[in-house]
Amino acid sequence: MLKLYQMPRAWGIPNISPPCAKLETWLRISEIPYELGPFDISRAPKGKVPFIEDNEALTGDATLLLEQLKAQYGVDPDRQLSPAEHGIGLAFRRMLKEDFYWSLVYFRWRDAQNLQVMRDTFLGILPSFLPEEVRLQIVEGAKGNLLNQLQNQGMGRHTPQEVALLGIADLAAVSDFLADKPYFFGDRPTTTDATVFAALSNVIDAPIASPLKEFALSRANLVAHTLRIEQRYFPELAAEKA
Ligand SMILES: N[C@@H](CCC(=O)N[C@@H](CS)C(=O)NCC(=O)O)C(=O)O
Repeated sequence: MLKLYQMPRAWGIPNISPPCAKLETWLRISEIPYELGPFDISRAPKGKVPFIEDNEALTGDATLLLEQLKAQYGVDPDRQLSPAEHGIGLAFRRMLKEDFYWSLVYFRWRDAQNLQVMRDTFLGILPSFLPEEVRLQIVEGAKGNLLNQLQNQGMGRHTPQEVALLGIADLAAVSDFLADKPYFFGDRPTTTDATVFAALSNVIDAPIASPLKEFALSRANLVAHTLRIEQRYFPELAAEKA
């Protein structure tokens, strides 16, 4: 069976890493059976999670993996979409992955209070056989790495107000397009719903205070979409909160 390697669960959401949450949600929407492997980034073929092991082959990158899995398993939750809907979905997914993701990283790692939440979270998910001092060193390494990436990507050069402006514009676009539909393109969830859920669960249900969270909570359709996907595809997490 396909083995999925990702960050361990935390915060009562599928994953604190949006790419990991996206891939696992997509696997569940596509009804592809899988089992979870241990958190071991040292085996990641691209040095990042998520990655999968299938017949002893390791493959990384959530976005590329979806294409591979579609061909391999003959599944495609986007099959019913028109070419125009395909284009719109792709544009929203890229927006969330390449732009919005960095606003999430910004508020997690650049705000002193949220930074403490991230430290505590990582201390909790890193293997407990490692001494706390070593786990703390790993967290500091991750923080340094992410702050460098933020600076190089460009989001890290903005003020918190500017990042909020950009991130909220992304969320408003998702909310306006979703409108009162249950899923992004109607009655059936697609790849874009997996990506939207991965981003929104990391805003709405994360213990990270930010203007992004305030805005997302103010849009009832974003809150309802997150809950809808969680209840349908991650009932075990929904049950924990009940
Ligand atoms: N394009 C990749 C991005 C994956 C990614 O950025 N993963 C992060 C966690 S959110 C990671 O593993 N970071 C480790 C590192 O950069 O060293 C995908 O879609 O899978």
